[in-house]
Amino acid sequence: MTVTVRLLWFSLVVSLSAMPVSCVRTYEGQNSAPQPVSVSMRNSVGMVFVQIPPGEGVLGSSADEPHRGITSWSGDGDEFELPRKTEVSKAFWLGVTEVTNEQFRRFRHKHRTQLRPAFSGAKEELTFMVDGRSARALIAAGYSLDAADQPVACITWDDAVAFCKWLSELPEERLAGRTYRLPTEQEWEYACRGVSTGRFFWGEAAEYSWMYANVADASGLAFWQLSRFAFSGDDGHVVAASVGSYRPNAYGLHDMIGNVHEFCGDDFVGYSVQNPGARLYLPGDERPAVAVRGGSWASGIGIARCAARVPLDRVTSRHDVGFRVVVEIQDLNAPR
Ligand SMILES: [Ca+2]
Repeated sequence: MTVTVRLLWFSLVVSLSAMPVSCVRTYEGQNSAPQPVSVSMRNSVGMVFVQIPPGEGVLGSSADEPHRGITSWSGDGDEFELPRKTEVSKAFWLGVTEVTNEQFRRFRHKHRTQLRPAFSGAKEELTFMVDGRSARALIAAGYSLDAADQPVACITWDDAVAFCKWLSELPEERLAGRTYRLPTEQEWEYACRGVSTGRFFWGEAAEYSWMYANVADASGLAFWQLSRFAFSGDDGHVVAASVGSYRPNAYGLHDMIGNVHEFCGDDFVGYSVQNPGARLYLPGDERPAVAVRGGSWASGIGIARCAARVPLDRVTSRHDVGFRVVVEIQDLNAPR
């Protein structure tokens, strides 16, 4: 697997091609977005959650979706993005935003989220949207990722899990019967899509991304080495934005697409015909890979889609990967 694990992806992007038109109940244009219907809750450290209702949904992408399977080893879209029905039987609570630097620093006081001039194990020819040269230029221009309300990044999956454990053990949270964990991929994509079965939670039109998502677009054209792959709009942010800066999806969730990639909690599973359900192992960690979802400020159209899945090992940190959390609330009145 050493050849294939020279991952293709992340902000790997390919040229924008023809737009499909198969999408239901979207809100691409302005003034037509459904009002969030979720119930919200704030925890003892100020994190806000919404209740995602149970229901049936569709995961993965249709065969005609541009860029589908862009991260897969074989180039077969079904391998990573097999379209499949899903059912969420019970409501769950998901963070309205990504975890911020301020929130994470309550757990790890000295943490800093910083632009990195090179990615661990990456080679510039692997067509990262933000390669080493771009990152050095962003640093020289004074861009920062470390403000209190920017999403935390430069953390590993293990760090994110440790944050959840720390949060679950706070006295106020224990008293309230709340425990925290990373979302599964099923939960993440179900929540991201809301009412959409298309490429993005707002529909199919990439040109509306500037309203809903902080992605690699015109704002960063001076820095992107691969500008032809970027979104065409201008969302006003070159690097990570303050969480919640863009319009939410149908459940009231912000930044499900863009800003930072988000860690999911479960093992990364492939859907190849030959070996369905196969877990993926990456160099550097003996455990199966996990998925990061949603794309980031450095992602072009191929990665910043509802269905796009990027495998990552659990010990690598990147300046464009963060997380949001699920809270499970115990019914303290229930018989034990
Ligand atoms: Ca942007």
